[in-house]
Order: sequence, then structure tokens, then C-alpha cells
Amino acid sequence: MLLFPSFSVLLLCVARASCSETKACEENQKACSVITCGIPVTNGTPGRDGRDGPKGEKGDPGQGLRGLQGPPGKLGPPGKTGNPGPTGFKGQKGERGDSFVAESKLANLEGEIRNLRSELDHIKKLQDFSLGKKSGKKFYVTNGEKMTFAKVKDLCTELRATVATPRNAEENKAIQEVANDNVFLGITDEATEGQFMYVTGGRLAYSNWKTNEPNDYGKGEDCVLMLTDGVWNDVSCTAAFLAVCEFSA
Ligand SMILES: [Ca+2]
Ligand SMILES: [Ca+2]
Repeated sequence: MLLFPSFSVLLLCVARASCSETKACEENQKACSVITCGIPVTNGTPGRDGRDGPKGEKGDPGQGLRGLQGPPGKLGPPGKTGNPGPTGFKGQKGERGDSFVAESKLANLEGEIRNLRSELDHIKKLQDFSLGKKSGKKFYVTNGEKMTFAKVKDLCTELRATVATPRNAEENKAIQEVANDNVFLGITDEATEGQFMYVTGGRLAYSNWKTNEPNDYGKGEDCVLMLTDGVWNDVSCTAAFLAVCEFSA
């Protein structure tokens, strides 16, 4: 029969707890192990979902397998040129280079050329003096040999000269004095018979034919010979006569 008193207390508590006075309820809370304050209600429908809570802290790295490292990226653009560095220390004096040796040789060559020119001028003056050459005028030289006209041309060409060719009476006399013998002149009618031309080109500007010459004797006289008296005669080019070369002024 011990259960009865306990059940009575419980009922009492429930009955008291139903009161609307807060103070009485608080007092009952001290005496009852199970207290339900306020008006008992039945379960209603669930309320709406609450708002999203604040963002949580970053979690720890996962424990899954790490992926393979990817390929290297593309080469980036070149960076800007940096500022020039400070001036370095002055180096020691180097040894004399090849240019010094070349300049030295060049200076020696120039000296030799000056000496040769001086010597050449001296020789020319002696030659002009011996030939009686006058400034600004042609001069004529002979080696004293007799040869065909073709050989005379070759000889004079080797000497960078031409076969003696008088263009006026003065030059005709100068050649006559140098030759002092029958001498080939640089005149032929080999191209067109009867039309005498200078070997260097051009028709005759001056002539000093002997009487009844040119006669193309035997139809084989295409070269011109100056006789010792200065007059001209057409002769065979293959005959041998004195060679006289002409040098320009
Ligand atoms: Ca002729
Ligand atoms: Ca003749």
C-alpha cells in the first residue's frame, strides 16, 4: 500500500502544475521531478526549416589518393631588360695586335713606293734629255732593228706605244731625224685598197707621198714607208724595215 501515497502526490503535482500562476509553478518545480508548466498541448505540424547557418570553418585535407603532377606550363614572356650594371675596372694594356704589324708593313711599302716614284721620275728625265724630248710633245724611239710591219706593231704594243705615225709636217720631220733610215709608219690600206687609214683608226689627216706614190706596185703594197728624205712610198708589209715606236706626250 505504499504506492498509493506516491500516486496521490503525483496527481497533486499535476493538478498544481496546471495552475496559471508562475510563482506556484516554480514552487512545485522544487517538489516534483516531472513538471509541465503551462497549458498542456498536443503535438502540432512541423515548423518551417530554419535559415542557413553561418559558414563553417575549412575542413582538414581529404585522405584520398593524390593525383599525378601535371605537365609543366608554357614558358612565360621574357622579362624587361634590367638596368645596366656599374662600369667595370679598366683592364691592363694589351699586347700589340696584328693591325700594328700590318700598319708597320704598309708604312714601309708606302716609303718604298715613294722612292720608286722618285727614281722613275729621274729616269724619265734622263730619257727625255737623251731623246731630245720636249714637254707636251710626242717622242719616238727606235731599237735600230729591221723587221716586218706585223712585228713592228707587236713590239710597240709591248712597249705600250704605237707605230710612229706623223700627223703633220713637224712630226714627220721628228720621225725622220730619229730614224735616219727607211722606216715603217703606222698607216695601211689593208682594209680597203687605195684607202689609207691610221692603224689606230681614222682616215689620213696628213700625207707626204713621193711623186707617183702610192702605186700599189704589183698589187701587193699596203704598208707605208718613210724614206730618208721624209717622203712616203707604199711598200709590201712583209718586207723588213726599221721599227720606230711613238709615245704619247
Ligand atoms: Ca695597196
Ligand atoms: Ca709603192
